[in-house]
Order: sequence, then structure tokens, then C-alpha cells
Amino acid sequence: MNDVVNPDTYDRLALTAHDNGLYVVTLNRPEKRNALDVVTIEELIRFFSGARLAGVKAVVLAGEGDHFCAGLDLVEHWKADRSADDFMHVCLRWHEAFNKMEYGGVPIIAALKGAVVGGGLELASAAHVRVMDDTTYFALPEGQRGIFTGGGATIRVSDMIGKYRMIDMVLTGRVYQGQEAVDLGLAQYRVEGSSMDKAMELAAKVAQNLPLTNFAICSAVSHMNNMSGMDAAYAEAFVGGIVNTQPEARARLEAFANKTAARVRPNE
Ligand code: 1HE
Repeated sequence: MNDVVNPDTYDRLALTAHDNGLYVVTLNRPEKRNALDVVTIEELIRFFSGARLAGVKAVVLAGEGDHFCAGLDLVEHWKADRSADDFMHVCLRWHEAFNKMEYGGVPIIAALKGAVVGGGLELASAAHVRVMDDTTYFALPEGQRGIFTGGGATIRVSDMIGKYRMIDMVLTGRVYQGQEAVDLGLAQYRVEGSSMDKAMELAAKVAQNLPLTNFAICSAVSHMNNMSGMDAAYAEAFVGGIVNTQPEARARLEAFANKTAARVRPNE
């Protein structure tokens, strides 16, 4: 077994393998509400840096206990009494982890519940799809804690809900939940039952796509959003040239041409 997917090599993360290359990665420190300490971030970097080459086709990212993630481990941070230089490097490791997630090419579906706050929202926003349930709530309490964001909220949360809503969340500690959170873009799905069940259903579906297609969707789109329109169009043509001519796609294209493939129909 590739060490990257060996659960015994992780302390803060629980890993379970499912059919067809689907893995559930669970933040496993419920007694601390899955607060992100240095060890957890290093383990996220290790898993998401090696996942694709280890054959992982899709990931459901979850939290053990009642809360997805309480953000930065404030107690570790307080005890360490870090210098600016030290904390800048903490932030750079967070960026390493979250960039590996967003740009790594492996689809990540976050199953959200309870608190998705501060760095927990930054972590969730590095996933490609977010599913919330009726217990889920989102906040950026940094302003109240006397600190600032450091794990990409200025980029990804602004991207999801707009700059001024993100600023309001940090300034005032505003909490979003329920349908409003979906309408604003904090999650793409809201379920009455278990967000885990819906995330598993979506991940199983996504894992059936060709891996190179998923790589493009879960890497190229983010890169292209960082480019000028002209450069993004050029890059899209380039990626399309490679992905849309992959030999593995021919059987699916042939099935369409032969009228054996499913047609796209409206929801019933
Ligand atoms: C923690 C943390 C944490 C809980 N760091 N230890 N994030 C926040 O400001 C959110 C802080 N947490 C909370 O508001 C609440 O804990 C929760 C709403 C998430 C959960 O409430 P509750 O009543 O279920 O739990 P609790 O009693 O508050 O906490 C249970 C334990 O988890 C307790 O430890 P214990 O040893 O006393 O039992 C808490 O100390 C511990 N715990 N949250 C450390 N965050 C790169 S910059 C990112 C900046 C940020 O993320 S700022 C946002 C930080």
C-alpha cells in the first residue's frame, strides 16, 4: 500500500478506503472540535500532495463529532506565543495544504456540519464541492479573536460570496446558516438528512469520470481563474486539446454516437 493512503501513518486524520478509489478523510480531533494544529496541517499536505499518484479518485472530507472544524488551534497559537516570522510560516504551510487541495486535481467533496468557522471555513473553501446540513453554520470570528485570516479566506471566501460580504463576516462576526448560506455560495448543496450521505453519493458519481477529466476540472479551472481572459482561453484550448483527445474518452464518445449513452434530461 502506498504510504500516502495508509491510515496507520496519520495521527490527526482518519482515512477509510471505499470502492473505485474513493477515500473518506476525516479530521479526527473531536475533543478539540477538529481545531487545526500544526500536525493536522502537515498531514493534510502529505495526503493531498500524494493522493492523485496514489490512485485516489475522489475524496470526501469530513469532521468527527458534531462540528466540521473550529479553525486555527487558538490554544496552540496562544501557548506558542509565535513571532511574526513564525506565524507567517504557519500560514504558508496552510496555503501549501489548501493549494494542494484546490489545484491538486483530485475532486474533494466536503461534508459539513456544525461549526465551519475561521480556518475551518478556509479549509472547506479549498474543497471543490460543499454539502451542508441543517446544523451547519459558517463564520469568520477572527475579528473578535483579535487576529486576521491566514488560510486563504481573503481569496476563496471572497470568491464564494463577494469581497464585501467576506469583510462583513470578519468585521462583525456575522453567522450564515440555512438556505441563505447556499444562496450566497458558501455551499452548493443543503440536505435535511446527513451531509455525509449526500457527499458520498456525489463523490461516488464523480469518481466514475475519467481521472484526467477530473484533474482538469479540479485544477485547470482554478488556474484559469487566476489568468487574464486571453491567457485563460489559450490555456483552456491547450487543456482541452489534451483531455478531449484522451484515448479513454473514445468509448464514451462512441456510446453517444451509437445512441447507447444516456441523454441529458431535465430533473423529474
Ligand atoms: C479549541 C478550538 C480552537 C474548540 N482552538 N481549541 N476559531 C474560533 O474562534 C472558534 C472557537 N471555538 C468555538 O467557538 C467553539 O469551541 C465551537 C463553537 C467550535 C464548539 O463549541 P462547544 O461548546 O461544542 O465546545 P467548547 O467547549 O468551546 O470546546 C471544546 C474543546 O475544544 C475545548 O477544549 P478543552 O480542552 O477545554 O475541553 C476548547 O478549548 C477546544 N476548542 N475550538 C483550540 N479553535 C490561519 S489563521 C485562521 C484563523 C482562525 O481560524 S480564527 C477562528 C478560530
